Amino acid sequence: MVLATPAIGKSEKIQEFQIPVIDFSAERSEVCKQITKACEEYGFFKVINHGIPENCIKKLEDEGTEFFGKSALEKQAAGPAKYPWGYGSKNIGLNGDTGEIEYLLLNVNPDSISQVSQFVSSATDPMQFSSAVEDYVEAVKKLACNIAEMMAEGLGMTDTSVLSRLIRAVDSDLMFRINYYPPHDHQLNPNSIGFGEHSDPQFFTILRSNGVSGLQISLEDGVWIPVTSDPAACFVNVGDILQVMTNGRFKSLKHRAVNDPSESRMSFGYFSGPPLDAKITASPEFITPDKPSLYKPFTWAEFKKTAYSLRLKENRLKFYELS
Ligand code: GA4
Repeated sequence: MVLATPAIGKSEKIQEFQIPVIDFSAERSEVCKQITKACEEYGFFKVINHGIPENCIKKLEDEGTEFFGKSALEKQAAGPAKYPWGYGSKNIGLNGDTGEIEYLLLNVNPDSISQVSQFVSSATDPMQFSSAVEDYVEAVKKLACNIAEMMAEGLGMTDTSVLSRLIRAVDSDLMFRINYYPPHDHQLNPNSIGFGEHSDPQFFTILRSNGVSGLQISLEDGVWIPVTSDPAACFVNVGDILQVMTNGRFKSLKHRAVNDPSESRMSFGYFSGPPLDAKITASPEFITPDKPSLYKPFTWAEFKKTAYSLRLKENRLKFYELS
């Protein structure tokens, strides 16, 4: 069992918090409303009946289990030929963040996936891993585009494809990550954590994990809410640039991952980013005389560069705030 940091002086919002669970098989307009409400209140929701085929998840989970079970030397062969793609252990980013974690970070395009795959797959079928990743990312991308359209619909935007177009573009910056958290007792060593506190820089992230819990979210500084794992579901968290695009209506979510003391956790994270040259700015619908634009415009390339030059925990958006 994973225990969160004791929540002292919790606000009403936290005391009453229950993860919004959204059933994607329900009526579309209802789903759109629920997504919008969850993103406005928490920047977080759980999706059931998400449509990613079970066999697709199982195939990739088997591949991940096989890979992370290999010797350190074998895994290191899949290490980043070109930062940040490939296998990593303990080090997160380039600025000294570390965690009790191993991972495979992939750029979602067939060439990049197959490049890493040759070091990851078993000798018998070198393309086994890439085919498992490609099937999963194809299904999760469909889900991401659907979520993006429903977000825009729920927000009442005139152009409901404005977000999904940026994710669907041929040159969109999509990343996929398999995180493996070995058993580790966080209670015995509170300074060591799986993946430290951060928000994701992209529009939003779709996370799916095995049956071991470890994700914690923060709706208030210093208060961590543990999220019970559900391997049949996906979790969605809002990222920084969706907060900018909605002029603060959707909240970018701070989260972290804590290892389980006795079981290993494996999660798949799909990060939806736009093309590097996409201009990120508040959509006109969200700017009113009462609520002028909160952030100055920037390109995704600029923001990504800023995010990647800072520590994990840092608030990158403060550099773009308009006073
Ligand atoms: C968080 C979301 C994704 O996992 C990621 C991470 C990236 C990395 O692991 O290299 C970053 C982190 C993430 C944000 C700040 C920078 C960059 C580590 C880090 C210290 C792949 C991403 O896009 O941003």
